Amino acid sequence: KKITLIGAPIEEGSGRRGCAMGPAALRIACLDTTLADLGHTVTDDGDLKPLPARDLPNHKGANNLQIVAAFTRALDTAVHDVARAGGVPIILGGDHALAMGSVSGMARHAADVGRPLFVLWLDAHADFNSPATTPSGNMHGMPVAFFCGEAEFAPILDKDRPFVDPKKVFQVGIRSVDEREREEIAKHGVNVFDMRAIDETGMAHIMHEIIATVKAANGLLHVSLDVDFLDPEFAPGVGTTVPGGATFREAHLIMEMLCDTGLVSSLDLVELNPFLDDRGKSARILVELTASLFGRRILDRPTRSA
Ligand code: DIR
Ligand code: MN
Ligand code: MN
Ligand code: MN
Repeated sequence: KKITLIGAPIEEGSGRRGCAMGPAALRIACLDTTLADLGHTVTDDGDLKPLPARDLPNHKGANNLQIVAAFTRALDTAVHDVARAGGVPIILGGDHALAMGSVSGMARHAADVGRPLFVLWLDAHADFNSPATTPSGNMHGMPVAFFCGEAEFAPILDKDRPFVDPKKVFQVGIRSVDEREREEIAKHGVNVFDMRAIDETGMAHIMHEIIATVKAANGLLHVSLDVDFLDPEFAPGVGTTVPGGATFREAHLIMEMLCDTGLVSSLDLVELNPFLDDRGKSARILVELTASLFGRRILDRPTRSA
């Protein structure tokens, strides 16, 4: 595959400092050579450095709107350009607000090629708040609502851009949802597999179901991986840890099963906060998971069928 790394050192969506060091930590953990060793052609486009979008007003319910909007616009364009040229963009975050741009760019690409875009959202949180429902004002809690076309966001991107159908969003690992956010995800029909669902049916079952749906629709699949999806016992480098997360093997299983399908068009690695990490442990785990997604396997055998 032709893979392009795009650094998005945004931390203003998260309400605390540190995520801006995420792209550097992922590079130091050897993301590029790890993927190249698996046979891919890897280009590193460096870090985006957009200027704040001064055309937008300050917004009470959306902290740091100008810089979040600037990253959204820059990523929308950068990701779309890479996908149009036949490449697979990997966005090195940066907080999760960056998915407003990355997913919007992929939605544009999917519309260009006439295929539906599906999103696999691996996270402890649903990130479906809006300026009207947010308890914190932090925009990293809003990207899913944004790219699903919901909410009264200020004109960050053109309002007739393609949106993602909330019914084509699969959230896995969820275990922290705000009150009004819960109503929104139900109303919009987002597919949520919370930790209880994983406990009850197992990760393999859930992934078979998601993969079958994307395959049947000939869809593109964007994967958005928030570090707090993982259990903080082994991935502590994130500002919003929630106990009871996915295990090391559950996370790798997702990546290995997705790799076999060849459906993944793009990937976000987000919310890594190297300032809170334990000697680069979480950065290394993200690199290992990305390696599994792009072809590293334990043995040379296909996945068992359902
Ligand atoms: C909370 C926390 N739901 C909020 N969100 C996130 O502020 O909207 N933490 N995404 O990682
Ligand atoms: Mn998130
Ligand atoms: Mn999260
Ligand atoms: Mn709504």
